[in-house]
This record gives sequence, structure tokens and C-alpha cells, in this order.
Amino acid sequence: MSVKVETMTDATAKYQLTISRNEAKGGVKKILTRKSKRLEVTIPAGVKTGNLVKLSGALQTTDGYYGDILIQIKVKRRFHPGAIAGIAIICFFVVMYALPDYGIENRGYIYDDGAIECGGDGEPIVLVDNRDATNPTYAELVAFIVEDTTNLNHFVDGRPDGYYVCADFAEDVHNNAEAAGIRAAWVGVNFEDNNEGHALNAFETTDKGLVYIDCVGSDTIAYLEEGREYGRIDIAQAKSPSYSFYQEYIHKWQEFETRFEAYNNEVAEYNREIAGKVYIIGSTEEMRISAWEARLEEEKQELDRLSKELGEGQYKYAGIVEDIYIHWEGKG
Ligand SMILES: [Ca+2]
Ligand SMILES: [Ca+2]
Repeated sequence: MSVKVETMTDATAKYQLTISRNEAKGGVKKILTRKSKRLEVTIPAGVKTGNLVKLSGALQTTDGYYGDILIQIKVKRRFHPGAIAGIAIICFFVVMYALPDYGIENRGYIYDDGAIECGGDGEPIVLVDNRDATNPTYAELVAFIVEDTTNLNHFVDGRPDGYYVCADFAEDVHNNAEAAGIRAAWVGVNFEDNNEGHALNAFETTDKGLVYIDCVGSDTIAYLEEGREYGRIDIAQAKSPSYSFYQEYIHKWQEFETRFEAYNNEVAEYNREIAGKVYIIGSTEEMRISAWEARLEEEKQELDRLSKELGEGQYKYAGIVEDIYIHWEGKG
């Protein structure tokens, strides 16, 4: 969901809300955060792009004076239902834009078309930059990310505990890195097949160029290219920040899975073959079985080695990257 303040008059606040086709078809409830107050907005079934949803008198709750909140609906065109089924590890945030009150531009905010990027709590993301920060080497970056504990924070995406989402993870990693003397960027991503955004970090390493880091849930190198699948690999297994490394990594996973299945099938076959049989040592039959067993043992060791190289598991599909916005500094 993305919400953008368009204009604001004395008595009406206007927002634009992008929803999926399924949400438009079936109706949906969304939370709108304004001035630290949360409003539950019911979008009725059957809305179309351009329809307005009016929250009559809602400014009384949020701003303390009478006025309406108008929400203009935009139905996302490109949306493939089911494409994001089962997302567990990648976490999305609600992109909530709010114009600065009274036109004051606060130092360190991230601006996009004059609107400010906000975290899960509706408060602006504040980038605290360090003038003395410098670009790290890849090894320095990895050492910092492993040491930094932002990845241990819990992703909270709802009531009653408030919100701490990927935008907030990226804010903390950015500010911790700058405080440690490492120049960092906050990165926003949109997906082609998914109407929610994602946030992460970028660093310009002196030896390996631009490196994306995503610390939601665990420390990972992220792989981004417009028009391609968003990738993540655990930092211990990620040997290179280039997208081709990610493609090879996924290919290796597919090979591993195929090989692992074949191994299991052959073990089952071997067990069926030897069941209830007694072999005379030195006989042709015994030598055949021994050689087979040795081959299986060898394959098992190779699979163990590959498994260590690949890590615990793959990150689930998050979407095809549509746009990448890299913010090195907060503006103010
Ligand atoms: Ca860490
Ligand atoms: Ca920065």
C-alpha cells in the first residue's frame, strides 16, 4: 500500500492510496497513520481508480479540528495474484508519505516528489549522516554488518505493539553505520508484481563497488537489478555482490536439490537390494555391494560440502524489482 499526501487545505487532507485489484474487488481495511493517530479505513468492494473515500470529520481525531480526510483510490494495474504466496522472510512496509507540517523541511528526511518517506509508525525516516564517514572495503562492511545487532530486532507489523518494519531496519542500519564512520545509503524498492515497497541499505565499497545489504531477520547481501527477481543470500555464504553470483547461487541450489533427491532414491534402492541378504566376503556380489556403498558415502560427503557452501536455505521470492531509489543523505 502506498499513501501519498497530495494537497492539504485548511479543512481537508487528501491522500492517495494504491491498492491491488483483489483488494479493490473484495474491499479492504487499511490503517492510515496521521499525527501519531491511527485510523482504520474501510475501502468498500468494487472501488475503481479515481474513486474517493471520504472520512468525514476525521481531522477532529487526528488534528484536533473539524475537517475531512479524502482518500483517492488507485488500483494497481500490474498485479499477479499468487506471485508472492508464502512470503515469510522478506518483510514489507507500508509506504506512508506525509508532507512536512507547516512547510518546514527537517534535516535528514528522505524526500520523494516532495513527500517524506516514513517508517512503519508513520514517523519520518531520519538519516543521521556523519561528515567524516568514508566508504568501507568489502571486508570492513561485512565485519560491521555482522557486529551490528539491527538484524536481531523484531519485525512488528501491527497492533497492539506498534510498527517496526523494513524501513525502520534500514534507518537503524544506516545511522549505526554512519556513527561507526561508514558511509551508508537508505534504499527504497518497488516491485513490478507486488504493490508494497521494501527498504534496505547500500554501501559503496572501495574494492567491490556498490553492495546492497538487507538486515531484516538476518544479515544478508541483497541482489538488485531492475526487471529481475530480488535476491538475498546470507552474508556468510555471499562471496560476491554481483547479480551473476546470485544467479549462480540459485542455479547451484537447483542442482543440489536434484542431486539430493537422486541420492535419496538411490539409498532407498540400495536398502531394498540388501534387505534380508547375507554376503560372503570376497565374493563378486559382496564386492559389488561394497563398491556401491562406497559410492553412496562419497556422494553423501559431497552433498554435505555443497550444503555448507549454500547455507541454511533460500530466501523466499519477494518480487521483480521495478525501481530502486538510493538515498545517500537525508535532505534538510
Ligand atoms: Ca548483524
Ligand atoms: Ca548516509
